[in-house]
Amino acid sequence: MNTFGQLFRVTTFGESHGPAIGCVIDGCPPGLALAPDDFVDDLGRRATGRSRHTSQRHEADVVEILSGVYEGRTTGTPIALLVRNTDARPKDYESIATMFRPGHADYTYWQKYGHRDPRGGGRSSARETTMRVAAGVVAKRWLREKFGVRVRGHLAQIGEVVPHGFDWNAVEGNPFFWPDAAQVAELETYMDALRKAGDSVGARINVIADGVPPGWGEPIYGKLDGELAAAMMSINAVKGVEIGDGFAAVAQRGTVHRDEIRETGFLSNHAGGILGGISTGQQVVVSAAFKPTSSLRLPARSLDLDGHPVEVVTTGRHDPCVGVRATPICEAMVALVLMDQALRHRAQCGDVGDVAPRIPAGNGKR
Ligand code: EPS
Repeated sequence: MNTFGQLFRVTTFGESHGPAIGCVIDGCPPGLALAPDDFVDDLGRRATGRSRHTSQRHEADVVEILSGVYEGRTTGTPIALLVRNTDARPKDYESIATMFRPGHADYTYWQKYGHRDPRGGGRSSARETTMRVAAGVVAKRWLREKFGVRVRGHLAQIGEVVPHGFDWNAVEGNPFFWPDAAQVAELETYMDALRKAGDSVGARINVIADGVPPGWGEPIYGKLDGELAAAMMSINAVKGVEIGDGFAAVAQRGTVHRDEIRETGFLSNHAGGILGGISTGQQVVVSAAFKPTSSLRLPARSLDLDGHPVEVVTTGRHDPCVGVRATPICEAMVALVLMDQALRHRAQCGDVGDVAPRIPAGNGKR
């Protein structure tokens, strides 16, 4: 399955070391301004090689718009976007083409298809996330223009390090999307030591959507939180998702968790802006856990295609922590879900209009 969404549908294609990667967006409303330059910012935020803390593969990541846009505006027909691979190095994979990297999708792709493209992990490579971010640019713009919705994320944990303070203004000012500028030097040292050791580490990304009106999300099988969870889980290396307080809710009392309501608005946001699978009008809060990357130069025990024991050593240009550049990917997936749900809400309930009372978002803001 390479297609995501129902009314705003995104299909991605391509392999990490093929000639190009791309996507087709079907169902985008007409009239939205769109130009190749609009992709530069978010694709750059996600790209490899922009700091020493990510893979040193230097891709141009230039988006070509092949269809669906005329005179700078979407026409309502499929939008095809293409990004040519410019810095693939398949040689890095020659020595491990016949083995399974422990902790990688090498083995499961092999079991499923019986044939695989080992160059850069082929389709299982994080390179695919480029096109999610590209599609997310379209969704973010539409959400912003139509509803004033703003989707933004930040790194919320790397290994055992958590932010001490929080400032949105700090997030875009460092290569980690870290919300406390005072800790950036510490993170640089942490990542340098990790890279030198040849190991990798996990991370947590938080995404917050402001301005989502109440009513988005479909009971029972199209719940907003359900689709957000599936969207986040579809990102390479994601092993856990939380909405609002998530797993912390296990230890909470109902008197704490319920978000009480006054005329001034909700008094807290433990629910993460979603009740019964439908948005409340508060911030939508999503968190994703990324596992440590499995492509390591430190030797690991595994088997080859003949089932013989081997030692796997992965050389090449790998991320010691994929979470470092995952913030725009998580934002994109949240935006794709929100746009799809907004269109579905408009299709079924567009005539309902504003329903009183409309409770202000209130407290519990991040
Ligand atoms: C990746 C391994 C590296 C990264 C790649 C993701 O690729 P390669 O070994 O082919 O150079 O550079 O990320 C990207 C190219 C990208 O654009 O995100 C992996 O194993 O997932």
